[in-house]
Amino acid sequence: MKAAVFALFSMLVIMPTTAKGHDTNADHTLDISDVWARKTRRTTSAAVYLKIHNGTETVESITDVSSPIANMATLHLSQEVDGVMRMDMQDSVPVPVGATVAFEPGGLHIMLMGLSKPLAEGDVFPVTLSFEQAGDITVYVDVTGLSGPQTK
Ligand SMILES: [Cu+2]
Repeated sequence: MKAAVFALFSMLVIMPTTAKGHDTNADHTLDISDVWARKTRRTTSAAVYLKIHNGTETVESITDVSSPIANMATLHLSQEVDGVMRMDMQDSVPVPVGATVAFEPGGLHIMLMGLSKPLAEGDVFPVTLSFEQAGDITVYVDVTGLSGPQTK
C-alpha cells in the first residue's frame, strides 16, 4: 500500500520535468509543484504549502480543497492585522494567467482540520484542489521535518 502511494508520488515528481520551460509557453497547463506539509505531533490541524503556475490562457481560481486524511480542508490566508497574526478563510484563490501563486508559511495555505493521524516525516498523502476551469486536480503532499523542505 505504502509502495503504491510512493509510486504515484514519484510519477508526480517526474511529470514537471517534462513540462519544463514555461518561457516557451509550450505547456498550457496548471503546474502544481513543491507540495509539502510539516510533520505534526497531534491530529488537530496541519498546513499544506505548494506552488501553482497557471500556464493556461484562462484565469483560474481554486474554489475548494479536500483530503481523505482530514475531516475538513479550507483555503486560509495568514496575515498580520494591526500587529496581530490571524488566519482568514478564503472562499477562493485566484491564479491569474502566467502567474505563479505560492502557498507558503506566513501566507496562503491549505488548512487541514481533524487529521486521521499525526503527520510523520516521510509520509505522503493526497490533497485535491478544485479549479473553476480545470476541475479537480489531486497532488501528493510530502511531509517534512519541522524545518520544512531541505532544498540546499
Ligand atoms: Cu490556517
